[in-house]
Formats: sequence, structure tokens, C-alpha cells
Amino acid sequence: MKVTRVVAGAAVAAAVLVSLNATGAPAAPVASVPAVPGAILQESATQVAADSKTLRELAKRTGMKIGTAVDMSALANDATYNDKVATEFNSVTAENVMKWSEIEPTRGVLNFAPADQLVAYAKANGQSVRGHTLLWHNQLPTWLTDGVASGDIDATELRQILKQHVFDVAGHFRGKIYQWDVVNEVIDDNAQLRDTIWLQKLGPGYIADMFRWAHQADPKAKLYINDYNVEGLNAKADAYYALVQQLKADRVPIHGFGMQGHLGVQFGFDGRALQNVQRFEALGLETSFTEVDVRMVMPPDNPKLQAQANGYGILLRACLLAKRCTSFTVWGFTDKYSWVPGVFTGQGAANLLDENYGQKPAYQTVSQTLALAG
Ligand code: 9MR
Repeated sequence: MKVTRVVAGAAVAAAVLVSLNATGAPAAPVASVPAVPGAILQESATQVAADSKTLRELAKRTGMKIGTAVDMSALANDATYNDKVATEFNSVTAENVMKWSEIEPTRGVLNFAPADQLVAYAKANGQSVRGHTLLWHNQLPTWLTDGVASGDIDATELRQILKQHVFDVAGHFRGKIYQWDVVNEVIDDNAQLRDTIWLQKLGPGYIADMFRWAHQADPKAKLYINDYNVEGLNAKADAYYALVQQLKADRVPIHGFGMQGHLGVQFGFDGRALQNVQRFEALGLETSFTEVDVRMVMPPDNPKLQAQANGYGILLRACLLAKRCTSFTVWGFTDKYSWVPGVFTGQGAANLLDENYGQKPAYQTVSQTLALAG
């Protein structure tokens, strides 16, 4: 029996969100939320709303987009997957097909077909598209990495190639992407600029160049800097704060800070995500959670699944409580398709739905939190 307290009004909903965030208590069904003064014990309107609506429907009234990364082969071959992308989300990100190695596997031969399919799908389903990503150190075409390694491509040519890439890709999708991850993972886990071909050959100024070029290529897109392990208050997030401060001082067109949100229940969660979001917003940026998933050591059990729900809840509440957190994207939504087991041996079950599309506690938390906020 679903007996819980009626939570009426946005102010109370916000108070509940705050209290959950501040206590850091495991994200729990609404029934175990601390007593709200004046609340009536009956079937909760919020619970009913959450039960009968998709995430997309619930998110509509929050002003925050709810998104997922999309695996194009699952979209083409798995009807349930395809249906859920359309019904549960109002924002999509290409999990892979907008990356450089996918778009230009052969130098000078651009293949936009799979990414165009995603953009068309999004249009047909009334969804927005996040662009991911114009610059990364992974998934680069071998003609590029080999050319740099052999010395065939020198620094001057590399800079020209990178600029051309931005104009090719951001130009191709001009007007169709609401947020671009312009540079991805440019700071390493020691909070230093990441040692990549970009830094080695072009120097640190490549980051500002990327934003300036992207802004010229697609003036309306919000331009993001994006990374993992920057959801809380830590040295890496501090390094981003300093970098963004400098870019803003230099009048670089940077608009957003993207926190990927690849968490693991075995590491615990930093409950200060909201403070972190707020300090970036105070610099004049909007923010987004861009790749959220919460993995665990297999097999899943109830405590791990509850902890996972808490991880999703901490990030989602931070986004909903912040002033300019515009999108919350999960990096896949079903354990049927996930990058995690292939990279972290013995870990998985990181998504909102299980392999059979069954709802996990994390889904319930996301759904109920959206219902409360909306
Ligand atoms: O989920 C993506 C996976 O399918 C690719 O094989 C992998 C290649 O490195 O990239 C994964 O997505 C990454 C994203 O683009 C950037 N942040 C980390 C994500 C997980 O590795």
C-alpha cells in the first residue's frame, strides 16, 4: 500500500529536496521523508504523479531537460529501447557518433549519417540535442594520431586541422544543437591540464581557441567545458573553477560547466554537489549533469541499489535546486547497454532500468524527485 504524506506547493517540495540533500540520507521513497508540518496522511499526489508519468512528462514543469546518451545500434535494433528514448527523455546525446573517429575515419571524408539520424529522430520526437564532443583525447581518428606521432602532421598543421574540424562539425549541425561539449576532459586526475597531443603541440591556448571557433561556427549553441570527478568540491573541480574564471576574464565565449557524473556506490558520494554547481553559476555559467551513471561491484543487492538511488538523487537534487542547471543527462538508461562492464571489470548495473527494462530504485528516486520539483 502506498501511504505517504501529501506535499503541497513548490516551497514545501523545495524544502523536502533541501532536507534530503542536507542530510545525505539514502534517497528514500517519499513515505520515509521526515514529517512535513501540516501534511495529511493519504495517497500522495506526488507519488501518483510519479507512477503514472514518464520522466520526460515529469521534467516538463521543472524547466530542466532530462536526457540520455543514445546508442545508435540499440536505437535501430531494439524497439523497446527506441520507444523508451522517445517517451522518457526530452534531450538526447550521441554516445559515440559525433566523436571525431566516427565522423572522419578517413581524412577529409566526413560521415555525418549516423549523427544526422539521431538529430532527425530528436526532431521527430520533439527532443533537444546535446553535442558531444568537439575535442577529446580519446576516439581520435588514427590518421590524426599516427600523423602527429610520426611527425607528418606538425603543430601548425594540427592547429589548422582542429580548427577545420570545429567548423566542419559545429557548422554541419549549426542551429540544431542546444549545448555543445566543446572540450572534454582537458584536466587530469591530478588537477593539471591533461597531457594530450593538444596540450603538447598547441599549448594551453587551444582551449580558448576551441570556444572561439565553436562560437563562430554555431553562435546560438551554449558552449560547455565537460569532465568527470568534478561533481563535488575537490582539487579537480577547483582547477576547473580557476580555468573558467580565467576564460571569462579573457572574454572567451564559454557558457556552461558540464559535470559528467560517473559515480560508483563503493566510493560514496560528495553531498556538496549543489555548492559546486552554485559556485560555477556565480561565475556566470549555466550548468548541466551530462553523463550520469552510478556503477557498483556486481552483483547488485538491495543496499547497493539503494545507495545507487541516493547517488542519482544527490546529483538530480543539486540540479533542481540550482538556478541555472539546464539539463540532467544519464549515460544510457538500461543495464542492457552500458559502457561500464567493458571498462571496469566486475562492475555494472549502473543505470536506471535493469537489463529487462525493469525500474530500479534509482528510477523511482529520479521519478519522485522530478514529481516533487515540478
Ligand atoms: O560510452 C562511450 C563508450 O561507448 C565508448 O566506447 C567510450 C570510448 O572511450 O566512450 C564512452 O563515453 C565516454 C564519454 O564520451 C566521455 N566521458 C566518459 C564516457 C565513458 O567512458
